[in-house]
Amino acid sequence: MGQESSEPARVYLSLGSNMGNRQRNLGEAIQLLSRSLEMGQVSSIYDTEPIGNTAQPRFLNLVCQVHTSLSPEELLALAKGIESKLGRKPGTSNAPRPIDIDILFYNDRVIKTEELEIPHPRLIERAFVLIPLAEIAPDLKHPVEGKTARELLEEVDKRQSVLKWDEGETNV
Ligand code: PH2
Ligand code: MG
Ligand code: MG
Repeated sequence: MGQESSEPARVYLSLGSNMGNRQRNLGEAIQLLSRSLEMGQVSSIYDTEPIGNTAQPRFLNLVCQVHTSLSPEELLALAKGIESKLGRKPGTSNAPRPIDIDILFYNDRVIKTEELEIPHPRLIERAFVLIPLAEIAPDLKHPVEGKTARELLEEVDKRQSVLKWDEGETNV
């Protein structure tokens, strides 16, 4: 544990969009990520109530698993590059944006720097992350909390509205 290996890292990402054609934005982000990473499981899409700044449109969210030999810092740079390619303006962490790509887990690494915190510090309180995460990786263990995605989901505030998205929806 904690040792670098030559195996690609197993990483979980959270994607969210609440601006423009949300479903297309998610699809384009997955396509762009797939050019640089080995894309694994992708969860269903969920239509979710905004958490934090509640005065903004609802999000579409999903979680995906990827395998990569990029370092966490390189992966963050890739995510930021894709966010800006899809039209995200800097400094919009509390405002609507076409796409947000957050690193949830990078193997069982624990990282805390100015730029990057892994595991993502707010994932344990977010149903919009835990519901799609538990869908694709119910037994994945949080390296700090010591609980699985399924266990974390059991404990999260269930008042947050997270609805399975019908991919045939026309109201994107
Ligand atoms: N992202 C946030 C803050 N609030 N709420 C939902 N439902 N989905 C998000 O992706 C989201 C949010 C900060 O990145
Ligand atoms: Mg985010
Ligand atoms: Mg982000």
